[in-house]
Amino acid sequence: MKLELVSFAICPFVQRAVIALKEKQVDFDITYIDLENTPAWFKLISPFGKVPLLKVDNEVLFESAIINEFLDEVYPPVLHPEDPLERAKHRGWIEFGSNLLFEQFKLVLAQDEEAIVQQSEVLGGLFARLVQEVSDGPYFAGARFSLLDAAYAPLFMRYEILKKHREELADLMPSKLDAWGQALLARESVKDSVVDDFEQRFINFGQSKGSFILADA
Ligand SMILES: N[C@@H](CCC(=O)N[C@@H](CS)C(=O)NCC(=O)O)C(=O)O
Repeated sequence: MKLELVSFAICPFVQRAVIALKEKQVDFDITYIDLENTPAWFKLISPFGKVPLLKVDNEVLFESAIINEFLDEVYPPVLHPEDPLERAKHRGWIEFGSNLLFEQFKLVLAQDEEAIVQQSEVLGGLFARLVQEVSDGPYFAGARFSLLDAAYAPLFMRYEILKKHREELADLMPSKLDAWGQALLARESVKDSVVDDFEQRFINFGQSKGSFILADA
């Protein structure tokens, strides 16, 4: 099978698929597009107008969670839990992670101090709920890295950057979540999952949107 991932360089949802592909050591091509000026071919094949897309020979898959489940069914090692109940629970918490990514994005886009404080509270509430589910580590469910871990790593990578610009964010994240994040960020598949100048691109993007947190960067 020939695989081509259609990406936007700082998209956390694309990054999930890159991590899964790297974990499985599968060869793939990657095509970057500008989401503010999408090419005509992309509009034709992306049902929601969103990345990631995974082109598999002449077929197109969309939605990061679906793409990663496909990869997990086709390429070893299996990353989802084998037990159906555990697998279903992981799917639910991956969805929770998608919601967290959107809430984190709102924090990046916050335009003033009041909006930052308000959005930090939202994130703090979600962290407090999530931490109840996390194992004693190093990963979400213990010793084994899972598809769920691949889904959360992009969140922690962006949070590290945001923390550099707003110290209070460090206190918002429970230490158990932070330890999980550090374990994910130390993993080779995660370190290799973004472009070399990712941090600067993330900052540039935030600044172009009037981000208050990243304004001083
Ligand atoms: N639920 C989707 C979310 C993907 C998503 O929101 N991608 C963003 C970039 S990070 C996008 O393509 N946005 C373009 C748009 O909304 O027009 C998934 O998990 O793949």
